[in-house]
Amino acid sequence: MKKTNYMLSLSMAVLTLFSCSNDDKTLNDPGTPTNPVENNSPNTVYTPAFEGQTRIGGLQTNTEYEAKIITSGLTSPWGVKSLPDGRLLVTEKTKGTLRIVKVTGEVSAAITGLPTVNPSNQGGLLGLCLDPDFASNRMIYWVFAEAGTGGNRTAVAKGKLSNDEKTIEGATVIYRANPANPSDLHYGGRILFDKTGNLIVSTGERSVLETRPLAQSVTAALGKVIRITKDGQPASGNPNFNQAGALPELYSIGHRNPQGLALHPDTGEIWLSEHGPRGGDEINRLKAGSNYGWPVITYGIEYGGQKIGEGIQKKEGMEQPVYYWDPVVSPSGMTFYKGNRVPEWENNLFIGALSGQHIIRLAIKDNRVIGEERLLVSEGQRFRDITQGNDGALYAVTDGGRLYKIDKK
Ligand SMILES: [Ca+2]
Repeated sequence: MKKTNYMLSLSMAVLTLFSCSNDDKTLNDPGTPTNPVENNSPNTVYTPAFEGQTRIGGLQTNTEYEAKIITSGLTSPWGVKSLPDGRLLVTEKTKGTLRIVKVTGEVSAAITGLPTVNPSNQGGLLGLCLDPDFASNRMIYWVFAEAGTGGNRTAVAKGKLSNDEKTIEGATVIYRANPANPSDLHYGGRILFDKTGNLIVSTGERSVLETRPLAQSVTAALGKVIRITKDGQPASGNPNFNQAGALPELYSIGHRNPQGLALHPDTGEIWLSEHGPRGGDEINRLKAGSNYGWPVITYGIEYGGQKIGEGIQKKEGMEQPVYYWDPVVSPSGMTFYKGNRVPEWENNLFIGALSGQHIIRLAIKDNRVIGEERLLVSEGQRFRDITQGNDGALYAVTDGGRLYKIDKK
């Protein structure tokens, strides 16, 4: 096992400042201010909607922490969640199987019994979550790319982890995002339980120009966040979009390729990350019934350099991202930290960055980002998902097959 230590310098001035008086009990000292972490030129000259919406000042964690590679033996892991006993349950994208990893590094045999996935390109077995009553019912829920009539869909399934942990029993597809399309891109693919015990699922707009406008259509489930019961039915209390044919499972609309979802530990609100095109990766705070703008408003441009749509970034009735990146970092899975071990990190948002090849830390106050740090930069890994374990440590998986444990030293 390789062990990497991150020795970080202490800033006595800042420590002294915050140890004297800290009246805001909800926000710890987030660390030492530094220059903004982004030094590269943006792709556009677009101006943010408010100060601090992009390129916020940098931060440095002062508490000593370390990152250990628990295993490098996974194949394209996409989602990771902690089991009640502290082991990690991981999805493997291309194989369409699950594995359980002990914190000591032992990796289980592949857990089979899931419906066949279409692993082409960005498809495969994607995000997962455990039933709130997993300890008694052993139910898990996952998102995957499913091939079928008319092409591919983002689909949601559930099943029971067998007592011997070798198979998923009774696997059932409970939801399919229509319409299907031959594209094998932009599936979205995260899933979590909200505070009401319903499932929140992110779907992508499937990337091609034919389906891209459907992110704005309330009669299509592409480019959306949906809210469904454990049986895949529209959840009660969903917003009313007041349009003929509006799908009753919709929670928010106007998303591009949302690969990250996290529940705020204090407010219970749902936060989301989504990939922009060339520029315009976003963090959004979801409000039921809201429109997050894609492809009408965006801080990015086409990969070829052309403007998208009218080339506008703001519009009445469309939500602004809490934060955006240009150039992109490709934000994927994310989690809020409530680990109680690294004080600077409390209530911060941690996001895996793919093309950025680091873990993003965002300090947040009053729903605005107040500082950004890049962690594990020297590892050179595409971080696909990150979660907090039951022990309070952060666990992150990479496309290269690694599982990291990140914790106070
Ligand atoms: Ca947006």
